[in-house]
Amino acid sequence: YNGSDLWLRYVPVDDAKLLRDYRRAATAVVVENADATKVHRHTTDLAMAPDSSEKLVETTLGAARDELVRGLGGLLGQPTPVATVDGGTVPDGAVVVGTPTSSPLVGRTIATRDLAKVGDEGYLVRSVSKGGARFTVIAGNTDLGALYGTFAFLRLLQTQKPIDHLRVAESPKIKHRLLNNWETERLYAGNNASGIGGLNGESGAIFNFAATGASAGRNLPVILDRYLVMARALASLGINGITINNVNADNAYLTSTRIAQEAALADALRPYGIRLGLSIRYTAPTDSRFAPDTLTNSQLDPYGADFRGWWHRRAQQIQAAIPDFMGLTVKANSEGQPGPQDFGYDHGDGANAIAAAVAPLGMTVHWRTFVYNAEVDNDRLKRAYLEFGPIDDEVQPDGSRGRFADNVFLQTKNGPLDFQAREPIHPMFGRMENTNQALELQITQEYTGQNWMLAYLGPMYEEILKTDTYATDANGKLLKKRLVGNIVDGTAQHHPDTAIVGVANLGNADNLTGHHFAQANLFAFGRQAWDWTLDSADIAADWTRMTWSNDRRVVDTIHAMMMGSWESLVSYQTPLGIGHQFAEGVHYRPDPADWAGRDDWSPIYYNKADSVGLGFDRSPTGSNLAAQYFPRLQQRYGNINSVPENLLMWFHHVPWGHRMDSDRTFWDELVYRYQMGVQYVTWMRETWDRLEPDIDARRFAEVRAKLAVHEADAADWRDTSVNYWKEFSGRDIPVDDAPLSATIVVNGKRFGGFNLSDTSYTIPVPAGAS
Ligand code: BDP
Repeated sequence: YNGSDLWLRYVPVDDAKLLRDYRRAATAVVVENADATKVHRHTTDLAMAPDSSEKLVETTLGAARDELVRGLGGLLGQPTPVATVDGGTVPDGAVVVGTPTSSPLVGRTIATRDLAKVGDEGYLVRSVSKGGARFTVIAGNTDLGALYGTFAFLRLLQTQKPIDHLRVAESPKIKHRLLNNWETERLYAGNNASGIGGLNGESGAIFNFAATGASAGRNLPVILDRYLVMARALASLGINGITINNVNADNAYLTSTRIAQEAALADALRPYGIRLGLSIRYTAPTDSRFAPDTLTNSQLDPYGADFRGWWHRRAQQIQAAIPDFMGLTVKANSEGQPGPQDFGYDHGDGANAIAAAVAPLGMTVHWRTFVYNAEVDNDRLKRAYLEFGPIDDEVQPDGSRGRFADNVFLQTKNGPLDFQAREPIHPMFGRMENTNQALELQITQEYTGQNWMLAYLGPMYEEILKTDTYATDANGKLLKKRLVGNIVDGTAQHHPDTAIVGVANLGNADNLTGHHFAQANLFAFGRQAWDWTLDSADIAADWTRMTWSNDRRVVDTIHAMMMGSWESLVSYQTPLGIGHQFAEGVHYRPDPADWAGRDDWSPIYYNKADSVGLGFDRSPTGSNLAAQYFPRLQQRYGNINSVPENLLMWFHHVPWGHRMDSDRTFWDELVYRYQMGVQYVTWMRETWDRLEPDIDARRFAEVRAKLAVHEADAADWRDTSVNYWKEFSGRDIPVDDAPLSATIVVNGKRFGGFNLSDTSYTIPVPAGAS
């Protein structure tokens, strides 16, 4: 088995008693009027791949029906028939799916007021007894809600939960749950992934616009099975939109040929409730590929009719082909991308211009805040807030505050630097109260081990979402709801429109994500985007059961490996708050001694190693990034004695002899962390080996091979880093006689329980050193 079903693996339930119960409780599938409401299809015939085993569906309820037939058929090890309710008799054990509109039966069994509470995308799953029959009803207010409920129901069976007394009510906390698929950049999931840091480019991309099938005179992308597997998998999580191209956008995605292809893709994804978006380049109107409709530089004035008219026309053209197109994502004045500042305007002017052009079409603009113009401040981490904060604060002619338009989302990475394995939260969370803000998280493991390292990021997302911003109101009073999750879901500052974005890891690898365990990060992101209050440990358990096995020993073992894996990565890569120690460009290997041609890309700028200590002083004695946070965090982070140790070097230049909570010196603790991180990987490798009898051969071997590389590369991080720091500290490597701690604490809970027998650690002297 190659992993290509992701977590939608419907293997027979191996517990005999449970299987009997399930077979009794799920005997038939009833989806009334499943084919009635066809979703809009722009293209008349989509070009399916010739050897396709997936099937295109035309309705959302049809997708629900097919999923139940497939899922129950697999899980129960017997075909589950599709039944009708002619004459009103519901078969005993029926699984009924629909909305009060699509299904009279749902209308009769579910009270409207109960359903009203779950909103547009929510669902109810209920066990019902009526007229001598017991059956299950999966109900939504919309077809999509009913589809989401269907996947939730199947998840119960996949994770071997009881299904006979169900009373589930669910609705998403965040409205737009999106992926950005950078597609060709930072993609570690291509079939041709050869070496470390494999940036697969076009050949690894999941959406292959080069593979076209001629149909009705148009070039359509061949709809490949993996698009539909992806669509089902995303719908199973409730992800409702995907921006398909890289933020360093290629204008090709806006050309007529490509729009026709995108429309075909949108058609295939639409039944699953997945809408399409595009990343664009601010200066696209000047691209000669749009001739004769091109502008000159002087027509790019964001307040001028030319610029707005161009974007309006382009958006109209897209909408004609993709009626539910979401909108545009913009990376402007960032890492060489053009933007309004090149023409004398600011981010507010630029964002609002495009927003105004697309607003009449009901589209949004996601304007990214990943900017770090060196002229703004010496500390890269302070720059974004310095640029965006004043625009959010600006008093408008009507007396209101904030200049960004209502259909603009400022899309902000979780931390102020760039997707490092652990960062403090971005100071903008809570500070942009007059603007819609979207949280951007990275799923693709650019800085977290790419497709070589096993790192489960659920705990990282959880740590971010549950961090207290200590945000206050205008009078300085602490808000009641003020975790990052509350800011993002709009409850903290009463934002009705809300969004979360995951930079995705989908490529054309057989398992779609490169590393089998990278699938877990997409799964966790999706579950947390739906409900950010979920526990990442529970999510890991569900994923393990759905993806690998329900065998208790396998579940416990894989779960333990996953739960400590992120903290271990932080420990051997960037412990105690040191950031960005990567070799230039590739972002996989360490190179702490590097100056990468400009300060804010350089390990030495971030580590500030010297004979006194290590770390970047961002306290009041340094750059004072701390002051960008709300007062409580400002005090906590600004003081070396109160900053959480895992963020220490983000805010302080820490003296080598500084006393840590463990009573070790900072130097000893630092070395200890590197070593602990590596030893955890050793433990994972050994532990995985013991699972060989319980795991299918191909996946077992692939993970095993990756863990061997992982272990060697983790050791390289430790040795390269400690060796280099030693030149500055002048201290010896501590040899600790006591066994290293066997426990890793994740979000306040203890995980791991691995035995570290070998506590000695000798740093190899690098080749060529005297
Ligand atoms: C950095 C990536 C780069 C992206 C950039 C971004 O290295 O490939 O283009 O983020 O978010 O992490 O714009």
